[in-house]
Amino acid sequence: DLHHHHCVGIIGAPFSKGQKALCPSPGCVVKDYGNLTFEDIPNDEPIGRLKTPRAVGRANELLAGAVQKIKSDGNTCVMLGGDHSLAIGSISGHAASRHELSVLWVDAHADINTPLTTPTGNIHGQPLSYLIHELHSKIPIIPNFSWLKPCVAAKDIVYIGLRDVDPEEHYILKHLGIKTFSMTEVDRLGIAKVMEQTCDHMFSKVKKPIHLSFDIDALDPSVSPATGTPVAGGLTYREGIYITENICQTGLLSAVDMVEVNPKQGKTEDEIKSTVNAAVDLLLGCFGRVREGSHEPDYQIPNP
Ligand code: B3U
Ligand code: MN
Ligand code: MN
Repeated sequence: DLHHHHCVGIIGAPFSKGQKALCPSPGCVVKDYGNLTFEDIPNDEPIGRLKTPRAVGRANELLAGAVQKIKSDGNTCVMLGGDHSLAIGSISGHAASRHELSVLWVDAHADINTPLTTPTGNIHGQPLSYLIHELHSKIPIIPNFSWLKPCVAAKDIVYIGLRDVDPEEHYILKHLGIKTFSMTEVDRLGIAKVMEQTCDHMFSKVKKPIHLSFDIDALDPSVSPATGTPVAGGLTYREGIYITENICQTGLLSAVDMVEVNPKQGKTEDEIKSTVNAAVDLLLGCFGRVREGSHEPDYQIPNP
């Protein structure tokens, strides 16, 4: 059944300074909020290891405002990135309009380095550390980030698809007791059990709105090669679609990020097509497309 009662607001965030168009058309109303424009910030020198911190801070401040507006208009929000540093603004803006959120982070990477643990300085490997209450004291003051307040509890985060986690990140995940389904658990349990346990964890007390942050590199590079940091051994197309169908069925999906889709990283036209198709199909799964097919409730077989 398609979610006719939901309106979807789409915001494009073509921003890629935190790392080294598509449109769903299911049975819901889609409002295009356009693309954000990010001004260039000159003299954005690194701070410690952090690369282009001022540009990332400013871009996320803008995005947070846009997402908050889409949510206050009563829509489910779709943010099309751009790199995963944009989850800072997307989740902040979402949290500003809701009391508490559950975050489902589907990614090959944990993206939970702090500015002091990052091995690369890329902020797309760090967004969760800025957002989690429990890590607040570990985040230094960074220019253009003063608007940001942590807004997610460690217990409200679930990861699926991990297979490239830095040692410091692994410590943080264990230390905070964050629920993770790495590719090992996907292999052991199968995706159906992973989703059952994901929902059990997210709904253990109250049913909070869900923020799905989907990094396309969670999928195997054979499916979605056009991304900045592909990692072998990822989710199949079917496992990815199963995740989105399942989250749609909860009725609690409130915002989606689709990030790290980067046509410039495709080596051929086919690589780009495959990656973008996967992203579109994942979004359609989020908004009610089911593989068994569907029909209008008042459909009648035509009489000859
Ligand atoms: N953990 C590494 C690598 C990385 C994270 N996210 C992506 N790559 N895409 C880092 O840079 O923090
Ligand atoms: Mn990511
Ligand atoms: Mn990733």
